[in-house]
Amino acid sequence: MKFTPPQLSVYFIAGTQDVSRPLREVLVEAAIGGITMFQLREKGSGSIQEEDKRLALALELKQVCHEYGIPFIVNDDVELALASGADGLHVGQEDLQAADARSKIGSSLILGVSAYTSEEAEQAVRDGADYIGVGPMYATRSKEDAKAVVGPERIEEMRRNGITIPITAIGGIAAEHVKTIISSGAEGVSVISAITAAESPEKAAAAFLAEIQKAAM
Ligand code: TZP
Ligand code: MG
Repeated sequence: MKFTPPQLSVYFIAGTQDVSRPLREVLVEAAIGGITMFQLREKGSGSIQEEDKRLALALELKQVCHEYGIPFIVNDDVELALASGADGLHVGQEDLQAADARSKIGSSLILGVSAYTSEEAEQAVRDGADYIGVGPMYATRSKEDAKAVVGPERIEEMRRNGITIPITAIGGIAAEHVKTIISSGAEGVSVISAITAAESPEKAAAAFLAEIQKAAM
């Protein structure tokens, strides 16, 4: 699946460690609600480590994504991304180098890179990223090693510095933040807990999509 910036509108990220019921169920509901991209981030305490189980999970979730026309992205694990036939890979600064990631996945897969500063954003562009993830926007409990909060101001700063690559904002984002985040120059929002912890992932996803559509008007 080819990358287009509107796919960043409502980017749902999750792994089995983020949910208390089958991830597939939560993903289906979020997809019905209107998420536009999904990333399997099987990471941290409680996550699945066995390669065969990670592959089975990835294949199951990719199928759901494709039923709903959503790109399926794998966090960090280039072997898993390739083995599962994912649409893309997302790497952080601590993971494999973005340029290596690009050469391993080839030119047709989507590459996302986390960038904390304008310098990292510029490097990500040189390394062949299709989009960057910028955050944490707000306080988050979903990432064990999250950096200090940067706020939407960091996105404004990147745009002022001439960074034009599509941006997804991440970290502690709720639907009421969408307007501010889009105004700062991001294409969309990435969320874990706002969807995984919601009583209705479908309604939560729909609320994000509605806010994105309002912000675009
Ligand atoms: N990277 C920066 S913050 C974060 C990641 C993966 C976690 C986002 O999760 P939440 O629950 O939406 O704050
Ligand atoms: Mg990572």
